[in-house]
Amino acid sequence: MSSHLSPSSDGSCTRLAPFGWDEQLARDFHSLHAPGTVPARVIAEHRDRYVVRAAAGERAAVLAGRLRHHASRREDLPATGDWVAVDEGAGTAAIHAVLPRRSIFRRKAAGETTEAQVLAANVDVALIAAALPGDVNARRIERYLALAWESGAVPVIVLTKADLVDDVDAAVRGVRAVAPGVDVAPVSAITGAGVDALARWLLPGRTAVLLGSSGAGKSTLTNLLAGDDALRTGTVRADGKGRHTTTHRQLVQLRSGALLIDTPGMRELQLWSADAGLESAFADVEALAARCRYGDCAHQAESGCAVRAAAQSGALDPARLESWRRLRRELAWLEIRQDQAAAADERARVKTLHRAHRAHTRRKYG
Ligand SMILES: Nc1nc2c(ncn2[C@@H]2O[C@H](COP(=O)(O)OP(=O)(O)O)[C@@H](O)[C@H]2O)c(=O)[nH]1
Ligand SMILES: [Mg+2]
Ligand SMILES: [Zn+2]
Repeated sequence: MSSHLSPSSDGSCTRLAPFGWDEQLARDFHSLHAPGTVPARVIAEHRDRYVVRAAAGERAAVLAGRLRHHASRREDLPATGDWVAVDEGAGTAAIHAVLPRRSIFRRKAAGETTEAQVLAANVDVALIAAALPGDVNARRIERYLALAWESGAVPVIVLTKADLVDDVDAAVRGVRAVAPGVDVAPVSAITGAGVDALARWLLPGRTAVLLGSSGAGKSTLTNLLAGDDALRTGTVRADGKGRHTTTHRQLVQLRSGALLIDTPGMRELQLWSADAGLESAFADVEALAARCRYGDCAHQAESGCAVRAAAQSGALDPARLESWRRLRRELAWLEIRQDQAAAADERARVKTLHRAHRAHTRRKYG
């Protein structure tokens, strides 16, 4: 790439603007003081290989050694949607740094580890997809909402395959009851019904992420909004090569000018840090809790508990109350494990330090 395409020049700004680049990002990039690099956005992530979009076009990318060795936490490594600094030139790019994130969508990594996994970065809108026939699960939606609110993105619930159910309105009402203050949009990718209503969230230069179970219709919807077969979907392909499911997170440009990150379905969706997210997702329950007689009410057996009173009168669905309790317990338990993991990290760091010191001493005096 020629040197006149410095990131502050009009060339880079106008060519990256369709991917969400703006003045604040340009300032952040300059503060990195990384000579010989240009800004790029991560548009796909496959284990340790990436595809990035720089002003000059798409390039395959890998982590620069320094970034790989110095990132102490997995969540500090680039994820789809991140803005990164890559070296100039053609061929496979090395990613040297990740720019500060405006929002970060993360869950606890699956399995025994106490680590966060970043699902998407720099997302403005989280579209939580659930297929109307059989996939609408209030408890799972609450969980997605807690993570979405925590991420800093605005959640919207997209109920897909509306063509396959008779009473769409009843389903929408049911979902609204567990999603206070959140828009619920029923759509069909087959008839196109409701798809135009998504336009108000899919604005030029803005980034949305589509989350939800495998088979919910996320890739089909993405293709419809992108206007071509940008992604492979679960339908059998015309060439007879069989069904495709999304295997990695990928950012595509929509006809509206918005960016959309499609994701594979996730079997587990465990919370990471989500205190504020949980408060937003359960704003109705939190409002009740604020009216309990005692400030430290555990909503168990205390007198004057507004939460239990609402559950008893039917004003609050007892299943929703139980869900709130369960998610709060999950967070409390996770916090203990996070503290233990942090303490173990610190012990490992001190041990390494001592080992290095002993080796140094032996070399010098031994
Ligand atoms: N009837 C109907 N089928 C749909 C709709 N959207 C997607 N599908 C089908 O649902 C299946 C899964 O779709 P896909 O987009 O791969 O789901 P993903 O796993 O969420 O990406 C495919 O067979 C699609 O053709 C819809 O709006 N209506
Ligand atoms: Mg898919
Ligand atoms: Zn109470």
